[in-house]
Amino acid sequence: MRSLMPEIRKTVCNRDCPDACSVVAHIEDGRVVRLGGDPSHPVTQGFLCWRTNNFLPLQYSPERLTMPLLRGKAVSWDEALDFAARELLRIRAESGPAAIFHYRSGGSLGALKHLSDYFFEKLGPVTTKRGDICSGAGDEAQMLDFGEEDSHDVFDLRNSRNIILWGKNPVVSSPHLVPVMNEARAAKLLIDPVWHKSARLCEEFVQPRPGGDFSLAMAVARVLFERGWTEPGFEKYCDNVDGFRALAFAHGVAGWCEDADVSPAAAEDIARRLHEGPAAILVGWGMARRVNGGAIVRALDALCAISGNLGVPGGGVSYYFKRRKTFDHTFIRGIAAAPRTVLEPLFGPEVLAFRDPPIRAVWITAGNPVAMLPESATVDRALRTREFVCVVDSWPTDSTRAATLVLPTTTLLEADDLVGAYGHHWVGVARPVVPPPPGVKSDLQILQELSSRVGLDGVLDGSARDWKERILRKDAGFTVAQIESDGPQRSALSPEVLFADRKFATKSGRVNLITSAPSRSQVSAEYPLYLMALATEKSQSSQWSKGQPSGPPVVTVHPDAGQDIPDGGFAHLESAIGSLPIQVRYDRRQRRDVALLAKGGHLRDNRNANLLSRARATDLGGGGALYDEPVRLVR
Ligand SMILES: Nc1nc2c(c(=O)[nH]1)N[C@H]1C(S)=C(S)[C@@H](COP(=O)(O)OP(=O)(O)OC[C@H]3O[C@@H](n4cnc5c(=O)[nH]c(N)nc54)[C@H](O)[C@@H]3O)O[C@H]1N2
Ligand SMILES: Nc1nc2c(c(=O)[nH]1)N[C@H]1C(S)=C(S)[C@@H](COP(=O)(O)OP(=O)(O)OC[C@H]3O[C@@H](n4cnc5c(=O)[nH]c(N)nc54)[C@H](O)[C@@H]3O)O[C@H]1N2
Ligand SMILES: [Mo]
Repeated sequence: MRSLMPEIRKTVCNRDCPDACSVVAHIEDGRVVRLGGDPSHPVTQGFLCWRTNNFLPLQYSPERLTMPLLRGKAVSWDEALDFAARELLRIRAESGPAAIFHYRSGGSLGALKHLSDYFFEKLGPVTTKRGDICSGAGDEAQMLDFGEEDSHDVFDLRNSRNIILWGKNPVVSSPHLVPVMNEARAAKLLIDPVWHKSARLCEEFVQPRPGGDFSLAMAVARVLFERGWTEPGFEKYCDNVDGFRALAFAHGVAGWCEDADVSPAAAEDIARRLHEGPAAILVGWGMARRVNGGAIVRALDALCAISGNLGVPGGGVSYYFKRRKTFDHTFIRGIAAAPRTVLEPLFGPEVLAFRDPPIRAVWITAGNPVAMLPESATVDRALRTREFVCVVDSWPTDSTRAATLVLPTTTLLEADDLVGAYGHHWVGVARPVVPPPPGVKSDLQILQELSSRVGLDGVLDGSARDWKERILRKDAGFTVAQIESDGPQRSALSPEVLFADRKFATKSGRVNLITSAPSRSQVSAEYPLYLMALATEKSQSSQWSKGQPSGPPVVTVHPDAGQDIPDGGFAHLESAIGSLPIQVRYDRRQRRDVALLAKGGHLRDNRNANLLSRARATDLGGGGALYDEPVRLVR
């Protein structure tokens, strides 16, 4: 009998997003017909982002992979897994486990996805990645300065008198921060080289040169020192006070501001906000994807510390919410065990260059490195020239196209996992709201069925539920059963106010203030624009809910940067290593030295910005300097 009322099932979104929403799925006749946000989750507040509201066309896409593909031909799971096992064992026997490279990205943020790392550690240990294309620079910056990386509770913004969005676009990348921002009574300032919709959340907007934030921060520091606006006694909880002060005084306020391309009044205004306190600095993840990105975050850490905004309600320099804090992954040794590592932003060049042994096999899961890592063409060539490449995904991607073997896996609506967030402190469970289509296996199942074929019987035994129990820390403040019955719970391990005791996990127990200036990237007369391919509402990285827009990618520039190309006209965007056909759009609100497009365009369709970007790492943490490539428009 047909049910009249749609059934409602809940899960938690596992996508690479700060919000980790509680999702309500409406099911009719075994099919999901509608998705919405859970009103009972304090952060989700009953709504979803555009891309997940519109996920069903992807879930039910005719392109969905439902059979393993060996060199493009559908094969049975037995054939596929036998083949994979034979290749892995052969290459390990001939060249040692270092000849196998395991690459896992953030396609799903589920805690159980780490079992892939565990499997390959047991099989090898094999070559793994180091660094983090997304947040590596900022992560290491905060670990250096504070010895710990976490954030104030997201609702602590209610206590702020000032909020500074420093290089952050929540309207697009973290929409559940928007209501919290709107409720907060604080004065709000956005600092971003790009005009975007989040400017509307703020009364003031400062538009520095890309990468100019370090100089801007030094100007602010100098104003704080000169006015006596530093926190009395901050020397007690900070190291390198003299060194930091000398750094800030290396140039005058006007000189620093000239380098940042902002007016000295802007630096004074930021200093005043920090002095007035409590001021929360919300540091964007995007800002640090630059050659001086780590130093920029360190400079903001220092501003927060000397102005007395560290460890107070309404303050803090919040970058990353430590989403793995409640998980125990210590059974995986990771980089400590690996025979060698590939620096994530240098994936293409390093896979091609490594010798003794060369990389002969690559196993890719939850990632699309061909589209999303810089120097796409090199990543593509690196994969196509290996003997064995396996990609585990749910849809064809630029990376599956470069693979020998493709294994179909579950989507966010079929996931069975434990999920933390990097934009708040709630932890939830993902449970399948519908079963996967016949022929599709979960990542855990795939690894379990592979383990018996490579002599690792039993290593991954246990149901998804068992692994959730094993991975959730006993001191998390709740149990798996509790989240299952009551929905996502707030971690007991993250305080509302971080560093309230002003004790830090550094060697000295004090904040490690930065003491030297990095150099920033420069554009040239030949290539006068910084290429910035940024997140769009329409996609999750390379996953476009309703497909990519048609036609060449749209590049937005200031009219003065337009080379007399008419608005809407067709042209090429060129860097030192590549060229893309594009369509030009003008926007007077943008700086004259940026070229904006959407991240995640596919290489095959000639929409991929990373085709133009050279593989370059950030100053700290092995991040990707993704927004520093100089480009030009050509008619
Ligand atoms: N809709 C959608 N949401 C997403 C994603 C997506 O693809 N689509 N991606 C997800 C992912 S992977 C992540 S990591 C998160 C965060 O995603 P991110 O894209 O990192 O988002 P933001 O932290 O908002 O940072 C982007 C902002 O940094 C600014 N920026 C860049 N360079 C500079 C600079 O030199 N100075 C300053 N001041 N600002 C700069 C950009 O102009 C932009 O406004 O969002 C997630 N959310
Ligand atoms: N030019 C430029 N490049 C960028 C960025 C930028 O702003 N500009 N952003 C960078 C950032 S912040 C990030 S985080 C990276 C993101 O880079 P990636 O993590 O490579 O991003 P996606 O393209 O979303 O690839 C994730 C893949 O995982 C698959 N997937 C989803 N769920 C599962 C699952 O449960 N199991 C498995 N096995 N697969 C699954 C998806 O279908 C998708 O193909 O890109 C970086 N690259
Ligand atoms: Mo990211």
